[in-house]
Amino acid sequence: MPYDYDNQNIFAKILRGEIPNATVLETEHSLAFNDIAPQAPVHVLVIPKGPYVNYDHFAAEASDAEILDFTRAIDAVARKIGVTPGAGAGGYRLIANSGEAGVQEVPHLHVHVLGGRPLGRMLE
Ligand code: IU
Repeated sequence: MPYDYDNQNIFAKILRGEIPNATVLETEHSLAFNDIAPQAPVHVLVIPKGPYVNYDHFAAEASDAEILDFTRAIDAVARKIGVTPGAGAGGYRLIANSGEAGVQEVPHLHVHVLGGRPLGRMLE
């Protein structure tokens, strides 16, 4: 399946430095920044720097180095903001909305890191 990446999406503009962001962490292949409309005391978005539309696209076409970097960047964010399970705030939730049914608004892969309060059950 071809993936049609929109170079004008807001996260592409952030990556090009055209729009400012509150950076939490930057690695070779990933960037993490605070969500502009936080849904929890901690709400960070982690994105790969490469032009991937969603998780499906990333998993299919990203290099091993990009996937490793992204996976580790998410963990590094959790540690940096102090929500790693067992430490302080005691855990977090990762969400990657993908596609229409997933209600993905920005068409550049992003993983939400949510924490800082008890988040309640999401899946029954
Ligand atoms: P979604 O998973 O695509 O539905 O989430 C998009 C998120 O991007 C959402 O939480 C927005 O608040 C967030 N966001 C942002 O942080 N900065 C922006 O300029 C825009 C959206 I537009």
